[in-house]
Amino acid sequence: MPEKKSISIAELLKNPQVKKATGNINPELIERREYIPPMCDVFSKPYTALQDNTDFKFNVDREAAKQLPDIIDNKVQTVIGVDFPEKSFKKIYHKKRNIGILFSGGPAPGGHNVIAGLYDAAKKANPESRIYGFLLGPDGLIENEATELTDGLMDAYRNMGGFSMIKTGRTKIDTKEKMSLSKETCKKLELDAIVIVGGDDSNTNAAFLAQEMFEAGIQVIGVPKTIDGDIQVSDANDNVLCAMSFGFHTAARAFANSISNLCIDSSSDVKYWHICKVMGRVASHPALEVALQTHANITLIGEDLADYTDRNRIEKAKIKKAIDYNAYGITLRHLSRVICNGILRRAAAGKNYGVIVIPEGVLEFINEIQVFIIKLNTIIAEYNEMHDMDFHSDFPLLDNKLEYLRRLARFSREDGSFSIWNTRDDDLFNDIPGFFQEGLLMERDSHGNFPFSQVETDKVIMGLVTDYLNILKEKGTYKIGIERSYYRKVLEKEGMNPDYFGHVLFKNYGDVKFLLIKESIISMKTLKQTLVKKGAIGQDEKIPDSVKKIYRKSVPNFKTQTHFYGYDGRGNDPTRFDCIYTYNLGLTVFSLIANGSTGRMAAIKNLEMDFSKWEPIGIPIAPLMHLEERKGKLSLVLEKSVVDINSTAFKAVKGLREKWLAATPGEDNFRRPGPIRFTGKSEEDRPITLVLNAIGDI
Ligand code: FBP
Repeated sequence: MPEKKSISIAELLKNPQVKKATGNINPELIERREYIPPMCDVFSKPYTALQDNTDFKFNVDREAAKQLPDIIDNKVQTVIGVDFPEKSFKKIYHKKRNIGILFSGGPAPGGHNVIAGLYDAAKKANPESRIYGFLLGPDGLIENEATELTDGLMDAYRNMGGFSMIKTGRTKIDTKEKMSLSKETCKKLELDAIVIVGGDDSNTNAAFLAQEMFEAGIQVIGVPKTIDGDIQVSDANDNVLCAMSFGFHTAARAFANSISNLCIDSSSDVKYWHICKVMGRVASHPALEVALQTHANITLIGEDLADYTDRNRIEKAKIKKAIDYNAYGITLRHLSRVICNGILRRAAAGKNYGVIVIPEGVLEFINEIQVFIIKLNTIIAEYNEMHDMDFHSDFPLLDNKLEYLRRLARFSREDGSFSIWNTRDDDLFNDIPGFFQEGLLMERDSHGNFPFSQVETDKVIMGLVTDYLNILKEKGTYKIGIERSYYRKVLEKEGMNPDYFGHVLFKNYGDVKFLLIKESIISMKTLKQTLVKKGAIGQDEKIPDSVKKIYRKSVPNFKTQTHFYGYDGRGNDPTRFDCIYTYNLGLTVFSLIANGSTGRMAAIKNLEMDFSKWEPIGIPIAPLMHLEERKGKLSLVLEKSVVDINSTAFKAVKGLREKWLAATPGEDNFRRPGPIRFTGKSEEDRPITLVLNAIGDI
């Protein structure tokens, strides 16, 4: 062998080939950064103006009108292109502006392109304009931590995922002090406008800031971001103004790609049920999209479960001329039965494997859990207010928290008027596993949201499923179906008569493809008893090996692998849809600012349609707000949109459930969405949910 020249590591790292192979830059990255998203038609004009659109009406909440008087009457504004505006218009449009932008809440793919769109439009209108990125979210505005964006910085982040350019945070600007510090920052940077790229809570923040800054003439514009897909805006007459927040498509596609790979693995190795928890806080939009993208065997949709009614209970109560309130809404126990039913049916068709998709917020839709969440929110909020202390600092351990709850339960016995936590609540709460108690008692975020992503929802549900499957196994109803031809082959190999043993062993030895061992046979002992009783073997004879083999094959071994899809999809580089959507949102933001708008959210109408029909608009935020329980109190927030069980997308999933469960002999019906491709042909260029919902009622 020729002797190898030894070189030092320092020298090795200087080698151009090694440098290229280990560098951060790759062709995909270069291609992404260089991509220029197409612009909506109006933006091809030299100027854009705004037109108030009075066709869209909202049911305004009285509290919103009281708290947000200066922006409550805002109308929807449509961005229109202008070729030859008047001189005075031009002067305002080209004015040098200072604009601050911040990300708020969880990252969502496409955020950098919102900034890019705003940056490009603002610089085009006046190259002297300055765009500041506030660092780490709202904290950057409060503490005046900002960086001025430059061409170089911007170009490094075009079409890239994450919010890493300026980072994000979840601080709520909810005190007078934070408000006045924010105002001070605006003064110091001489800001004309602030842009808040965020979810429902952050746009709520944007509305309050817009109100607060109204007199000072500082404009505040929101941008609908969240992978949860729960910012979808319609007016009071169901006219869709914003069909989907940005980031949803990419995250759901990324989840779908990984889950589809699991579908393939599970149907190859045929031994695991993969349990996939999918992010989305409360609403099940991402889970619904994943179902459409992958055709996983079972997908739970929280909103559908909440709508569940137990017909048996209703009928029984009717006979007694009574109403059974427990018949409405699903319980955890019942949910586990629904899942078990699917597992059992697939097992009977010989499929001891599959994929289950569970939305992370599904527990919010389960009666008993929702009650606990609300009660605990109230208890924690009241404790903090009464003692001017922090519940979680005062009771750091689970045992301390449980002891406090026990004290409340004892107190409720002494004082009948205290009803928030009684001994029954305490007993029920003590019945649930410790890890889940801990989850339910976890600290809420600054907006009062329950931290669903940190609760092991899948573990809670699958714990019950496993317990129930064990009961069914003992009852003899949970069995793996044995393929008839295989059964015949095994018995004939040992010289046994398959037809003779078939009637003894199976409960369905007719003309079916998959045979099910009788329910009474649940062990080698009961197998022998049955064979002896039916005269197939004598008391002192051994069970034939082939029969033993068949029996063993029929015993299910329920093995699971759990997965959580959330942060990974949230950090994915945006799909082309999200790149184009967000760049145009950025351009819309500038149009709103240049035309004096405030208290509005930039949006694209007709997103569910072909790109040529996209219409940039400004949606007034204040009329979208309503009162909601947060941290035990009613607060004014932007209304979240959950999955509409009457939508075409949901109805399609419901209609295809049975097919995707595939509890029949033969292949599964999985769909392979494939990885997110930036270039090349991609079958669907927008979320399937949008495509279906755009079809409307059929
Ligand atoms: P936003 O609503 O701020 O976009 O956040 C969405 C989300 O990713 C949820 O899906 C998830 O429940 C939550 O953030 C996770 O929060 P955290 O990033 O604090 O762990």
